[in-house]
Amino acid sequence: MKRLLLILACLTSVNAQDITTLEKIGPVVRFENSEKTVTLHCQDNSQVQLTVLAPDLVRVRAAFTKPIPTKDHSWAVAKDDWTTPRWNLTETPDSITITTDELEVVVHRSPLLIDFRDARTHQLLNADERPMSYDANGRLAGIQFDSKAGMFVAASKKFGFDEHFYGLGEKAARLDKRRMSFVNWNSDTPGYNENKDPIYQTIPFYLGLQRGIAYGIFFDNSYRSYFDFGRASSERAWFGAEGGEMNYYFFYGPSIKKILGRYADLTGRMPLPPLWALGNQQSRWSYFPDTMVEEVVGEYRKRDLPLDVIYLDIDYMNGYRVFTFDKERFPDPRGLTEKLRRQGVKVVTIVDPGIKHQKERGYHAFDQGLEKNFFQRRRNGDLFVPRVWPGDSVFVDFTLPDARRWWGDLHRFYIDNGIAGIWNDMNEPSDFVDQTGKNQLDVVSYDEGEKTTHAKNRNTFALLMARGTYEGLERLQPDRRPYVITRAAYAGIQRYSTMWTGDTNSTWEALSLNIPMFTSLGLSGEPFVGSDVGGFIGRGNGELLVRSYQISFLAPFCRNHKQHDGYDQEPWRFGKYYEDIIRKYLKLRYALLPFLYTTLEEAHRTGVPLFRPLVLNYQDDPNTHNIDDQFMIGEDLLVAPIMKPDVTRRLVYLPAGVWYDYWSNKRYAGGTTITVDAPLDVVPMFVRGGAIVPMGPTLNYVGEKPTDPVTFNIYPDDAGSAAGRLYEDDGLSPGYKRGVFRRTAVAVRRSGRGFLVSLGTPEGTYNPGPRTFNFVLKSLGSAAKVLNIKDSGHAQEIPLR
Ligand code: MIG
Repeated sequence: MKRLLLILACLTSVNAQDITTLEKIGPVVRFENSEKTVTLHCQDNSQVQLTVLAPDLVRVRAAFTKPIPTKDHSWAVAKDDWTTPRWNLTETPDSITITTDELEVVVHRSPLLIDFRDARTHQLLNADERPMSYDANGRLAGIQFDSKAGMFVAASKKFGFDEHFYGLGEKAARLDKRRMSFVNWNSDTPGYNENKDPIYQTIPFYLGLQRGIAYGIFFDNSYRSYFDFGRASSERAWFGAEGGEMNYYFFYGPSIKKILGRYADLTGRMPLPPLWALGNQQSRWSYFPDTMVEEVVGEYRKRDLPLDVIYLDIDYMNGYRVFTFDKERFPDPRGLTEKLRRQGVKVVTIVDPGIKHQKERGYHAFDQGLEKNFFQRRRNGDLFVPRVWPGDSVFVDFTLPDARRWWGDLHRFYIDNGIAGIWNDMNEPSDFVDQTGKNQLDVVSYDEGEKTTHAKNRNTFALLMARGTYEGLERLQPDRRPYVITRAAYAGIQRYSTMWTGDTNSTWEALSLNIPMFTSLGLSGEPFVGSDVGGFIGRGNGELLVRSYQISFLAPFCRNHKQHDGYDQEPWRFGKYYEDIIRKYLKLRYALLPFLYTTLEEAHRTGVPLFRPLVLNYQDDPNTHNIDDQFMIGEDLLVAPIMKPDVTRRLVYLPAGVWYDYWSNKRYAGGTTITVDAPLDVVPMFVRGGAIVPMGPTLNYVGEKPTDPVTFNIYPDDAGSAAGRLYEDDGLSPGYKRGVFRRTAVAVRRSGRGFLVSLGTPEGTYNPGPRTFNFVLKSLGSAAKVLNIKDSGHAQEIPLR
């Protein structure tokens, strides 16, 4: 019987995803337009609004059998002051066409089908496969959970024969999501493997790429949502949700980079984290007492392994009460952070959303929140009492602006104790009573007075919690950049937090998900990503740990972390042989900080991530379209790690151009696949011909020494040219937002029998102090060096022979 029910349940959920049974929106009977919006009125009283936000960005909003609501709010969207670009409207008896400088949106009236075309070439970019659809009689509504959530809404697009799909945030899946389908419902999924879905985050944004031409779709709907890229049927790529509005944004490239910039305009940019966040980080569930924390840091220093940050996991607290320290384990947190600060190490504490529900008064976080009525309640007015680490707990209704502010202010406790950053975990939100969310279905959030339920608010819970945390830290320390790291998320999270990929396994299979996950997150507006180095659950070994560092030493977030009962895996745990290799990569990371930080600042400014799939840099080259066992850092480094045991050789695809083996400087002609050796101490790494890679001294921690000298490593292309940039600022304050930075452009060209280096006039007002620039030409057998060129702070030309 149980079996049968299970089978039935599976069948219904398959049905839930069969959108062909849905009602279709009626044909257009008339339309009107305002300065930036065309409103279509349909025969079935449905309405569709097309809003022109930019030449390459059009919003589509639909309400089925009713008018578009006047209320229009999104927690993800950061910008609403678009200057309407020029556009015009034409109509024929069959269609209505909106044309901007870049996009042509053709609405066929009957049936109502929308085509997106390139305005210049009229080439079709994306077309509705069927009219937008809805679940009129509730057959599919909330089939998984909450029948009151509203109705199922869906849009369906033609599936291209050679169309590739990227993005969708954090999925335990390959880079190219063609032929796959996904659900978004933030879930605590420890030990997930490939194809486990959903996991922690919801970023309902994807990119389509066909014939080298890219578009993007952001379906801004926080209800449980579905994306199917030609899996159920090769006729369609569709998306839908169990409630809320049909509300999506269409982005036109043709370049992916341009779309990512626009997506960052819409949902916000990642602010720069403090520079030390790019340092090496160490964690464990949990280091305690305080002497153990000091011992770990001491071990790092003794072994000459660089370290910037150490984490305190849940056991630092008094009975898992957030905003407290356990008096026995951490009698003097201020003293501890001060001692570690003198060794160049910052402390980050975990802060979970569950506040202990306790009968006796005296726990300030619970008492105050209860008094102010900031905690989530069920529809009947009862406090919602989930069970998490503290036992019975409560969650803050983070949709309340005052509650977010209160939550943020509570962090004064951490600041006063010298804590440098905040780690938000369990914010799906996880509830031990029931991880699927069923126990939370009737939990109501204020939500701008709409009083909506969990069906809408689950996926945005972490976003709003991170927002409360970030804004609090910003208020408490206006001269410091906040550092927040989160597990769960919704689109827009990059404005407040960095992220990691949760509870991975210490297995080769899990390791091979690093590249597709980091790159997909980067293609979804989240540039600052990483994964527990060595894996979180289970027992690793030296080889796995080394190969894991050979990926993560270039990831924005590089943190070794381990489950409470897992075998220890700090860099030295498997013996000197492995430790020495790990040291080599950590030192290289620190030497590369000028390059990594320069590339990170570009991610902040342009929305184009640091950790990239090849397709992002070479979207015209079809060979790159599904490569996810290699990655690039910025434009210039190409890395091909090993993700299997006992393997010391692999194939590497080098796109067209000139490439240099980073280790030997051997030159390769690209556009081909080569075989390279990769003994355990080597990760195959190549530098693009045409690049100049700035490097600094090796460090034990950020700020240990000034960045002096700066070494510009020059890798000329076929014509003998190369170019690069160096971005610098104080690494700590928000001054960079007001121009307190220094960006130095450097270019090299062939001149006679030698080369000429030109340094541009630095941009920005930051003064890095006196230092030396070294130039190293990598193309010659014996590298030529020019030493002792003082950074003069203005443009100059230097001959290199
Ligand atoms: O239920 O805080 O993903 O990094 O060590 C487990 C304990 C809760 C899950 C996090 C993990 C962390 C652990 N947490």
